[in-house]
Amino acid sequence: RPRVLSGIQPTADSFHLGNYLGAVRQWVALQDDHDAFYFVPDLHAITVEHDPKTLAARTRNGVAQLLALGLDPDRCTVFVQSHVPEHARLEWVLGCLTGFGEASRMTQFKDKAAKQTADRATVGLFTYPILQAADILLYNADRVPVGEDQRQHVELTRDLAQRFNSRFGRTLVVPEPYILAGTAKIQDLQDPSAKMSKSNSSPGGIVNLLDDPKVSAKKIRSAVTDAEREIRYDPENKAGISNLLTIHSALSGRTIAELEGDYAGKGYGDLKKDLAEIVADFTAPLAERVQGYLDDPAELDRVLARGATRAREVAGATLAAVHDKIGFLPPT
Ligand code: AQP
Repeated sequence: RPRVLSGIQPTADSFHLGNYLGAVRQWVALQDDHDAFYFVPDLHAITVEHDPKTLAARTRNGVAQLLALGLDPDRCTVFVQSHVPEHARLEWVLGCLTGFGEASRMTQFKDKAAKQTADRATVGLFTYPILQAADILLYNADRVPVGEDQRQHVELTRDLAQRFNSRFGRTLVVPEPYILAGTAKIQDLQDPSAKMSKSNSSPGGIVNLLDDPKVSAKKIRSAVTDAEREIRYDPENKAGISNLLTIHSALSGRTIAELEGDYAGKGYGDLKKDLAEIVADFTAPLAERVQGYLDDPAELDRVLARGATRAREVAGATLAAVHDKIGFLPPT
């Protein structure tokens, strides 16, 4: 079975619709016919300032959300990144193969660093994509299901794997990004030219999976649209309406063309009202399921212990092969 790997950062109290539609939904679908590894990257979460207690709570909550969204620990491996020390150890090796200029070209680093005062952007934020490459390469992943914003990082991962293999002999699998065209970039409701983002969007721009349905309905009602009346998919000229159609289509299963037909002659208010209901149908039962997992910490710990054991088996073998190829003396 082909291998997949992906992760989602514990950088907020809730995942948002972009995370779900761009990534996690595919993870759930892929666990059936892939050997799937999914993790919560807490090492990545400390590349920006954080509060330790909040991080621990968000990591647990992140795992609970993944389980509530449909990851099944009997069909995939779910783990927390810091439980597998091989990630940081492979990152060091890959960092020694990455050009400074190459790392400097990562647009997510530039965006995130620009938001910090100059001396606050950390070396960790700069090397984040190299750690991400290590995350992927440790598991010999064939596919990496992510949103469009992660394409450049998967490209870097491919370059590093190819570079390692050509210098030291074939060792690492060169992964393919797995990005679904329709939902690869869910936009911010308040600024439909930007992606919906945990750290970047204003609260009104994000539909959180754990928000009360009334809160989400209000955000959807206030979503920025345009001065026309026609409900038509046209991301260039009607970014707001197109984004609402994309979300509607992904959750309702109606195609965009069908929706354009359904809403012919209707107003933006009708679309927003229906979308709020569809989102509520999806999110309302979710909070309860998440709470169920959080109320049983011993079971969550068991899932994570099992996940870490399986992850370490695979990661340990890859790291040993890498160390051997680069000439590290095996431990005696
Ligand atoms: N708006 C989006 N549309 C589609 N996919 C998205 N993803 C994120 N935003 C969208 C995908 O969700 C997965 C997990 O993302 P992440 O938490 O690891 O980090 P991110 O990509 O940086 O997402 P955020 O929300 O913008 O988080 P912060 O603000 O913490 O950086 C990834 O596969 C991502 O592509």
